[in-house]
Amino acid sequence: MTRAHLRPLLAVLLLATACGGGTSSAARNAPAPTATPGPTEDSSGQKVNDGGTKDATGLTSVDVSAKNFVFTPAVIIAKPGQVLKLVVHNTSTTLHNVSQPSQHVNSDLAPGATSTVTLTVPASGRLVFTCKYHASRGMAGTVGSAGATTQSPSSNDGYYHG
Ligand SMILES: [Cu+2]
Repeated sequence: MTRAHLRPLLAVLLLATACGGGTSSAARNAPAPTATPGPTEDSSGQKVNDGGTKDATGLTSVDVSAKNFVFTPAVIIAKPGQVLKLVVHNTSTTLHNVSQPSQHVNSDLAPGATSTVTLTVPASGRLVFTCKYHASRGMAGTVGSAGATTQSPSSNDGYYHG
């Protein structure tokens, strides 16, 4: 008696599971997950390969590596107006570059070379720097305050000194 009732129930459950995947795709246009690793697009439209995030608030310089078409870190958090030196090491065997045209930065990086460039963090938004040779492949990074990105704004806490 019990088995006779369980079988149809099981069949209904299987049917529901089988249908669950494909039926609602037209109705539900789910947005892409925000935590997906990989290239993101800056507001300027520049693709930025994922090289991680570094909080450089209060620092005068940050070490950045250039390798495999990725700047690491690629997202640098700093205060508006902060002057920050990027000490960029080309740890690859390919010629790279650091460019930020509005701040007149354009520095080639031979394989194994290190170049220091100075950027001033903008009052708002995020400053984009690129490798001019590989920008179209997403070799880029950004510098700006945490609030100018989708990063957690809590990293701003405690860093204001007037
Ligand atoms: Cu490059």
